[in-house]
Amino acid sequence: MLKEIILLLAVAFHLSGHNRKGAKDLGTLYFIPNLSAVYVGDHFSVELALDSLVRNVKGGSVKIQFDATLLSVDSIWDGSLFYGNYFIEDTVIGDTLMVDFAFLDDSASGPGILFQIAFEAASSGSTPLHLFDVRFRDPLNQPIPLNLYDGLVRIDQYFVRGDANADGSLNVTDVVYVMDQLFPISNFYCLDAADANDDGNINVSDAVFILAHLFPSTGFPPPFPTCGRDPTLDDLGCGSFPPCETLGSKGH
Ligand SMILES: [Ca+2]
Ligand SMILES: [Ca+2]
Ligand SMILES: [Ca+2]
Repeated sequence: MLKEIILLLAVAFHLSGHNRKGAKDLGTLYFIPNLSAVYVGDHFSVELALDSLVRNVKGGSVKIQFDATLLSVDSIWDGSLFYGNYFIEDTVIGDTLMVDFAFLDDSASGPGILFQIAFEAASSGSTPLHLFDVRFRDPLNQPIPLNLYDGLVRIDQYFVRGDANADGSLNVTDVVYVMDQLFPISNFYCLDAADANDDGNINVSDAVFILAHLFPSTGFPPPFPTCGRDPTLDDLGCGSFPPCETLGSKGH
């Protein structure tokens, strides 16, 4: 038994050591920011960056897959790594953005920005920006292996704080709604709206908070009383809020 345990530990140690060494030697392709928290209708951009371990890139191709029902690509710009003569060509087919590039005068090394990619957020939800089929070549046409780190985009809906049942008015049914959804915790229309006291959690104190501020209905943290964004980013988000859902698409 002891022998088996020692063997297992040795294998585990070997594997973890090997993985760590492999990952450490490779350069990394990653998104800045790695998490984008935006609202429906927003135009926003992310950067695709190389760290300092990526050396002597002559050219390559990158594919980025995303949920095309949530995002569309606006445009792509060359990042800080590009200078002199170079070539960039981008194509979007369905849910995949493909970019080919080459440095015509010289090669490029990290750290630096390869591309800036601008998106429009079409509807609420979250989607990875998934890097795949990434092929970089050095000046001798040898492949450059890379660590790839996907990005993530979370798209929220505009909302009004405290209107937990998202029906466009604030009253005692919102208190009841919060209590009903809490036990057992189930799907809220809009988690941020139900987080009436904006502390990043939904619990009984939000029902109490709504009740305490109903008469008169003042003192809610923003956005209140008009549709808006959560000024304090948290894990909650807002998936659906029908009374505000025409706002985002109008570009407010
Ligand atoms: Ca309501
Ligand atoms: Ca709360
Ligand atoms: Ca918040």
